Order: sequence, then C-alpha cells, then structure tokens
Amino acid sequence: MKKRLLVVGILLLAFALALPAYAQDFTIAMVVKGAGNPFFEACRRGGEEAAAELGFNFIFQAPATPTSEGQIELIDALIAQRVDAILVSANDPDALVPILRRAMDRGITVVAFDSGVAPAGRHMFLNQADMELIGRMQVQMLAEMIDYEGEIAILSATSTMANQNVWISWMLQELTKPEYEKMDLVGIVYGDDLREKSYNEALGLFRSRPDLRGIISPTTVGLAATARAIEDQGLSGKVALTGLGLPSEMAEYIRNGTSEAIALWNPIDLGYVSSYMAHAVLTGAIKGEAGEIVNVGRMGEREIVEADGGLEVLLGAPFVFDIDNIDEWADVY
Ligand code: RAM
Repeated sequence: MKKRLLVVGILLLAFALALPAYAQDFTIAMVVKGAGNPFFEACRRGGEEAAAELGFNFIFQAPATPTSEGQIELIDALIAQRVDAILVSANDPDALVPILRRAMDRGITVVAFDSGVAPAGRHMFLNQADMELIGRMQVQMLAEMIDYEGEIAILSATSTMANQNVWISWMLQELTKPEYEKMDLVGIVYGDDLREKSYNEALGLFRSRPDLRGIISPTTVGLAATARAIEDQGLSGKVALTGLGLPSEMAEYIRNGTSEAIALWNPIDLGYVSSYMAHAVLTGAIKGEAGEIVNVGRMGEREIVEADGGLEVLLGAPFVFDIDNIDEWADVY
C-alpha cells in the first residue's frame, strides 16, 4: 500500500513538473520577405530575445528571393510542421491570404508585421509607425534637401509589397501640396529588395534623367544600394537621397554626405513585439480582440485597435537619423 502511494506520489510530482514545461512549449515561426536582408536579421534578433524571455521555440525563415511563391512554400511546410504561430512580413498582401487562412483554420495564430496581409489572412497586424506620416515625411525630407525644386524619383522594393505601396500613396498625396509645385516626380522604379537590381535601377535613373535632383527609397535594401550607386557615379551633392534605412548600413553615407538624413523605426522591437503579441494569444492572456491591452515585455503595453478592416497594434513613431545621431545608432541595427 505504502509502495503504491509512493508510486502515485512520484507520478503526480512528475506530472506537475512536466506541466508548465509542456504548456509553454509553443513554436512561433517568423517568415520574412527575403533572405540576406539585414533589416530582417534585426527583426530576427527581436524574436529571439522574446523567445529567451518567454521560453518558446523560435524559427526564422526567409525565401531565397522576395517572392510570395517562396513564402507560400515556407508557410505550407510550417503548417505541416504544426507550428503554433506564424509572424509574417508579406511580399504580397493578397497572394498569401489563402495559405494563411488555411493556417488559421488549423488553429495557427497569424500576426502580420512590417508589410501587411489583407485582414482576411491574419488575426492581427503590427504596424511599425503611422503609414501616412512615414510617406509624407520622406517627401518633406527630400524637399528640404533640394530646396523644393527639381526632378525626383522613387526607388521602391517590389510593386506588390503592401508597406512600400501604402507609403508611396501617401508620398503622392503629399506631393500635391502647393509647396512642391516645382518638384516633378519623374518615375517610380522597383529594385525588388535585391541589392544588385536596386543598384542597376538607380544607374538607370541617372542615365535616363540627367537632371535628376533627388531620390526617395522607402526600402533599406534600395536605399543602401542607391547610396552606393550615387557614390560610385560621383553624384554626391548632385543627387540628394533619403528614405528608410538602417543606421548600420547608411552610417558611412551619412558621414560622407551622400545622404543628409534618413528615417526608420527599430526593427529589433518589431520582431520582439510581434512575438509577444502572438505569444499572448497562445497563452490565452488575450483573445486578440479590439480594445484589449497586450503586454509587450520591455516595450510596455499596447492596445489592439481596429484599423483598415482588421485589428492592429502600433509600435511607435519613426526616428530620423542624421549626422548628429548616426554614431549612436550605427552599431545598434
Ligand atoms: C526593407 C523591407 C522592409 C521595409 C524596410 C524599410 O528592408 O522592404 O519590409 O520595412 O525595407
């Protein structure tokens, strides 16, 4: 009898010890636009930081090139693997909806971040910063650099990426204001978030538009490639440059004056907060409904709000980097 009690006791203890470990054994996968992009490497660091704090398994995956086909394949495999949540920065807001719906139907939590998916294909979206502000501020920054006069162009990522397209639509709105009367948008080109293609698109702009005064590149890949192209062609001082860039990639160009100022938010925080959002749904801390407050670790708390027909959380405000603060940030991300 004593022996049986002992066995039962041991079993109960083993069960109790195993329970928290089992309950916390979530796997959260991050699927980004494409491999070899330092912006997403920073998002990955944020995801890993959250995983270390919260004790979930973290998987990072990127298609070889930024295509939705590549992302669909990866997501398909993650569904088969039965991950608990998928964090995704989409290469196309609509093309990923069917596969993400399938993921949600299987009980997988889907949080889009950085570049959104249509609301039908996700539970929530982590918005990096006010889209209108990001779009408008890039035009304002370039206008200051070229004294509100001359030909300008936009060098974007791919023509299907939601984040760049929304920012560009706000740039176009901003450009209708009377103060930009003497600025002429002569082209929008796409470097597809690939270094060489972006570089070549920049060269193409210099060739076809010899009077070009400025370029906005709302992509970290495009911006760094364009800066290199401007420098290689000896056009610093003639063609002004701004956009969204990583301080680590742009520091040398800010120091040598190829670009006076750029903007961005913190991509580490983006990976960190999206991971916290998904984890909060998995633990049941939130249901993922409008009006709920989600705890996002060292970033504090955020409210889930309704926006554009879906639910979203706002990370914060973008930062501007220039010669006065670039040294502080060049080693951070
Ligand atoms: C590139 C990607 C990413 C975007 C940044 C600004 O790294 O296109 O989605 O947010 O630029």
